[in-house]
Amino acid sequence: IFPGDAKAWKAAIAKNAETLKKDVETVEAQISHHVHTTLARAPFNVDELTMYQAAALSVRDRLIARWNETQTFHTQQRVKRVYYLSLEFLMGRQFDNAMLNLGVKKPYNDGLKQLGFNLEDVSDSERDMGLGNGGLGRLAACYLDSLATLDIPAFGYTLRYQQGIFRQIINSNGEQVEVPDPWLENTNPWEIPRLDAAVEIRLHGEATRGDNAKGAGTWTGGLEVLAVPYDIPVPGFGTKTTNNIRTWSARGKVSFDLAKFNAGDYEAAVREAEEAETITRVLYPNEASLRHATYILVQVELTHDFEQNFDKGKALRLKQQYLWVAASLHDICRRFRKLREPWTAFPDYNAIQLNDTHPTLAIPELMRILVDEEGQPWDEAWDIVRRTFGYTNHTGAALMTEALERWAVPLIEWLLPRHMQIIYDINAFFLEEVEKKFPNDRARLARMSLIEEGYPKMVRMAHLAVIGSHRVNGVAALHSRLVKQDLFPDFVEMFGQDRFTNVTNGITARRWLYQCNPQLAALITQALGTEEWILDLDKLKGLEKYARDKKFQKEWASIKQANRDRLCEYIESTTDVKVNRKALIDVQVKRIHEYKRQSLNILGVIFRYLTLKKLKPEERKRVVPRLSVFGGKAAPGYYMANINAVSKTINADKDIREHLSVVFLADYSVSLAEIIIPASDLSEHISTAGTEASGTSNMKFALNSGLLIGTLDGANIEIAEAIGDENVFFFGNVTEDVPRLRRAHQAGEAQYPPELMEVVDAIRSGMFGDGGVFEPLLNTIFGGKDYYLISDDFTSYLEAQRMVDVAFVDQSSWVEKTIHTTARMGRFASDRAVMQYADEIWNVEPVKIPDSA
Ligand code: KOT
Repeated sequence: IFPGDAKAWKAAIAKNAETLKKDVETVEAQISHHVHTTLARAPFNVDELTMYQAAALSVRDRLIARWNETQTFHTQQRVKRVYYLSLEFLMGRQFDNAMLNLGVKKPYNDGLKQLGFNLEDVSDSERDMGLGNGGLGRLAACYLDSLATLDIPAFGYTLRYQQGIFRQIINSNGEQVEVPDPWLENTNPWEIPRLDAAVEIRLHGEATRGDNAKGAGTWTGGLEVLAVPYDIPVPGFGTKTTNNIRTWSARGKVSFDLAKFNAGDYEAAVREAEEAETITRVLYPNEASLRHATYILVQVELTHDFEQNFDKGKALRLKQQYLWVAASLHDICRRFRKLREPWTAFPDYNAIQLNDTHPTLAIPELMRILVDEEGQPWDEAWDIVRRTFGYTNHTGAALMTEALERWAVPLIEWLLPRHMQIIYDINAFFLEEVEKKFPNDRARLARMSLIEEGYPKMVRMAHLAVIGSHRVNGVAALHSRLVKQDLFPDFVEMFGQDRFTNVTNGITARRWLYQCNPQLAALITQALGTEEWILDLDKLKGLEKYARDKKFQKEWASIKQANRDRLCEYIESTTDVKVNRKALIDVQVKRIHEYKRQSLNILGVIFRYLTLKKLKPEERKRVVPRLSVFGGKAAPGYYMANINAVSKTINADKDIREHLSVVFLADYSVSLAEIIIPASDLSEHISTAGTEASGTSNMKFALNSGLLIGTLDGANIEIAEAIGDENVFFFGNVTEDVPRLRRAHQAGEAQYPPELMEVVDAIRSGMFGDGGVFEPLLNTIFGGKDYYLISDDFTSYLEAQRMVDVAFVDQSSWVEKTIHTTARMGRFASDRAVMQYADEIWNVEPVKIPDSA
């Protein structure tokens, strides 16, 4: 297998393996190697950023060695792989995580110290890999960590956006300003460019159908662009398995068109290349922003068009989805062809998971490959497709069918003419089946069709994802029930209950406890006498027996205080707010969205302020002091609950300062979450019942010994089941009551509670500056509808907050609750979730990479 002299190869490999040893001297040597050669610097000319890059590159060397062994072994063993298709991977930073998973943090810490640098400062040079918006993207990152840790052969596939989620700045008016995030500016040491493995992707062009109804068609002409892969190794914790995230970057196929250049038309020569590169220039900051084309930094040039007047932002998003899906499937099929198995065996080697509907074009694309390129009969191809795909739905927001992804038929016809034909054919054969099962039910056919009638006609991507997959899952028990009941009831009738299932989300304790809360992790390890909990989170149960142990409580509480102090220092160094270090830290950090009800929280803060104002100074001293922390990005152009106006007044009030302060932390990110979450005493998960699919930060806060205040929504319900109702502050109406309450508002029969009216009067009096800035918010509540039921839940929210105050006064019992909370969170490990996917959806087995590999 070696070219040339096998002995020389083996000796070279053995010698090189010495560079991977984990002792401090080797680590120092490798860092200095990268300083001197890769980065071409002399030691006197080295700053923290350089040191970070050199250290990261040396960690990358270790990752690549394992990555190579893993990929080679998987290929040799012809294993079944999982492909997780997600338009977002919100990875955050890699350096600390990689060192911990590889078990080399100590020698890097010591090595850097000897070389004159502090590991934490060096680590701070790393930029977050912000290739995601929020929950959906972070979930993908947690799942990749678990897949590697569990030794499950897996690839993540996504796009390599040059600009990730925007950086958020808060201006002097308290408004969000979006700034681009050039995260690749200092180069990215975690990726391996594979410039030689680019894939050609066709757009536009002409399509023909086959001679018979299910025959092979063709697709020619149009524009070809390149998708270039960049690989990011994903190490498992305490195992050799190192999986891969393959990110695709769009390039022009001919970056330099000689004919046009010679004609003097330089601009035309580069235009096509630029159009192609635009495809992966920026991450969409969410679905809503598609309606605000303003965010698109670089407008697409729509060549190949004939009087096209689609929204350019929408066209670009569809191009993103297709380039990503087509390049990924090309890759998967190339790997499969090498096995020389019949195509009917494809699902035995490949499980492809669709993270929401964004990658649904993979279904017609695989049909096209099988039928048009590989000559497979249509019915066999459809069977292969269905056995390959699984679809995860993440749509919360009251599960409105309007929230589901749809694409205009003319847009698909223009960009992907052959796919549109295939979708029509899939639909025709599907509706035949529906007709067979439910004869003469035209309304049902219209409801279930992949095509929604109208001007223009629209393709319902969720319907395509459901019929093209063997399993559809929701992400929390309540949500999965609503997916069946409200979203796809016709499909449940058609395919049966078993096609629809639940996999409650999970989080990786490697990042969300071991890495972000090292002191608590150390105390847990000490108490349990082992680190096994890191791989088997149910082992946290062993903490239960210390819940009432005074000495343990004291250590537990002092770690929380240290984490609080750290957050307070962060707040004081980044804002002009002075905070009371003894205050209960009450946190709401997540995307800013109406359904998540940051507004309920801020109206509650105002009520607390008014209550404090009415008290005498000595009475105030008896009230639990609070620090309210907010953070999160809003969709560009989206109205933001006016948290900053409220905080300005309250923080400036000398009488109140010690008892209540309010801060909005700008630019919430994975890295900021790693500081905020360990410091929280209480966190808010207060969406209108039935609107939050799951939530995952609720799990992170609870794991880090923070208590939750929340509604009976998403995973809150299961968390309370696990940790005990007595440890969660629940309030608000339940999902079943939401439609009735909404009708009452529409009929003008709703009652507004006096506490809410008191708050509104204060706002309108100008207490928080120009009351006008609150009018949009007040209008959503009083302008008739109160769609998210702020007024209906307000009183019980205040009551739950009073219970929090009462509970916090008895510190010993509070700490006991927080110990129980952490101890009972095992079930929310992403390891559990991923094993469930592996067993119930993917049918894949762990594959241990042998030491001798
Ligand atoms: C985005 C676009 C279309 C449909 C759904 C989404 C979506 C859903 N983006 N993020 N989510 C969140 O996903 C998380 C992981 O499952 C959930 O915990 C959270 O409740 C969703 O809002």
